Amino acid sequence: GPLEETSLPLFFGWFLCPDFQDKLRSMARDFLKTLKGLETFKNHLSDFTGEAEKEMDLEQYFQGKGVLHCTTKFCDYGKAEGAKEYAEQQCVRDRYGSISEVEVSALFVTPRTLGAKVSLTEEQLQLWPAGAEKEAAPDADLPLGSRAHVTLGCAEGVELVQTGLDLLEIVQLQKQGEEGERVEDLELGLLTYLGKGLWVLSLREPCRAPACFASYYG
Ligand code: ACK
Repeated sequence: GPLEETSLPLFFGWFLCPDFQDKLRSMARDFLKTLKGLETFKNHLSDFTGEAEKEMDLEQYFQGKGVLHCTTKFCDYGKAEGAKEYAEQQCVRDRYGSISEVEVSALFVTPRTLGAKVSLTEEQLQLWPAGAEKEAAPDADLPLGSRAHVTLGCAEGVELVQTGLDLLEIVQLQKQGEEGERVEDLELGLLTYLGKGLWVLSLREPCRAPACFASYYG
């Protein structure tokens, strides 16, 4: 009935502790600041502006709001496929409210989104919905958890769901052996350009911090 439906959240996920949210946001700011100063980025600016000559400020380009998190299951208050089944899983119930360490291994920027790639542990993968990669990239046969990310910002008019889709595109290209153009050894890590406006910074030192597995009702 309707009561049951409204008892499902907008989504389940790991919610980053406040200190880590601040740290990630500040890393992302540094990343954008560095990126916009690079000649190679300027040479590919039309990926973002559509025209080579147009001015744009990368630091103003993305809008981020809300608590930083890594979505496991988007439930849409029960309207999303498999929402109820996910919420009823024993491991979801058991681990609800538990703290685990979330690891961020890369930052990425596309003309649509700014995000952080999350590397899940075996234990965290038990909370990962089996169809997450398949539903978005049915033919790619990507490892479970490939889509795991934290959205740090979206360009104007872009929906949050896009960050995970952009990450899947990146992972797919990397899987196909597309190493990309090695651009720069930055203090934070190695920056590569995969084409089509896809920039990836692989962190020298992955950063880890506690996060709480819970849900968001909005
Ligand atoms: O940044 P995100 O992971 O992308 O966090 C938000 C959260 O759920 C609330 O909107 C994610 N989200 C939205 N729509 C979908 C979808 N269709 N599939 C998977 N995740 C989604 C969004």
